[in-house]
Amino acid sequence: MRVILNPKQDAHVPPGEIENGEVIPCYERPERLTAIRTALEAAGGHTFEEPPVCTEDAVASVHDPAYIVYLRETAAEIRRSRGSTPKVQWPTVFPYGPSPRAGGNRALRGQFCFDTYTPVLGGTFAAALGGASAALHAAELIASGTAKQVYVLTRPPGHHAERDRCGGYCYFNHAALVAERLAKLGRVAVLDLDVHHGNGAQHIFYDRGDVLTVSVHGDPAGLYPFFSGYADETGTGAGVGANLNVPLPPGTGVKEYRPALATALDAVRRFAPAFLVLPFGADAHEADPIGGLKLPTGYFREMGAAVRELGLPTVVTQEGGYNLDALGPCVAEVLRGLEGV
Ligand code: Q9C
Ligand code: ZN
Repeated sequence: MRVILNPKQDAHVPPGEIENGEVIPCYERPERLTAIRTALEAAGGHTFEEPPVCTEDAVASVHDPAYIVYLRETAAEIRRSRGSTPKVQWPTVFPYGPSPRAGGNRALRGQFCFDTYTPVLGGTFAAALGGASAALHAAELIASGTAKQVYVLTRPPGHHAERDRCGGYCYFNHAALVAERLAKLGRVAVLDLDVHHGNGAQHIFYDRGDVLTVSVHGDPAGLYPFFSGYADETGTGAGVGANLNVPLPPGTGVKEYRPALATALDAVRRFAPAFLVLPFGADAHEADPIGGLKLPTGYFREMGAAVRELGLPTVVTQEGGYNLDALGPCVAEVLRGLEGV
């Protein structure tokens, strides 16, 4: 598989995440990518390359320009500051009232973020732009017909990022960037197999009939991102029928995951897309510390093989997966299944 790397991934290293008012160690950290790369090198058959840096205009194809400027300027201010500005900026107050007005940095922190897991640091913008660059390079390789399958190996992840908000460790939505680029050439399906609902792409494309969004995930009644991912969210306007959520109860194993994936794949087939985007997380693994599902490592090859049956040009984007022992093997297995080797 052709693997596109984010050359700036380690510029973003949060010191912790805030869970129920406490700072706890970050689940989303640079060692995740090391673990994946090590597993892929051991498996063999993969090539690794870095992308050219993309422009902010390219990122603005799916993100609000004001949000992009906020991330860039906040990171720059943090790097410039000598003690006056906190090195890690967390939101504390979120927009409220009928017409919220953001009068300064403290308001913007809440305006452009929806949780307490996703701080801005001095290196956050560079890392996010590196991920967007990798995603857009992957999209170009598919658009030009140069490659049929490309894997974007990046962190921080992307699939929770909305048009103008970071959240869920995500800043720029790699899957949405790829989908928007490929939608210029034909219909696109986004099939999200991270254990958490792919809210970002769902919302970005919710009123679009040319981009199908499908997500198989743990039931949001009990799992992040809590506010979306229910089965009755089916799209709006021209997008009616072009969104499918398949929520699964905690503890779901292969026996129930398999038919859920088959339902998702059927929806993709019926849509008859020209391209597939696959936001993939290894956090549905049984040993994941935050996922709650029960898939064994060996199932991930079958998962990839089932997706391969679609026969579509595909970009895989790396999303979650937080057990550092399971993560690399799961990615290696899913890519092996996708390649049919
Ligand atoms: N106690 C992705 O997998 N909640 N994001 C963590 C830990 C945030 C997951 C709670 C989960 C975000 C890309
Ligand atoms: Zn996840």
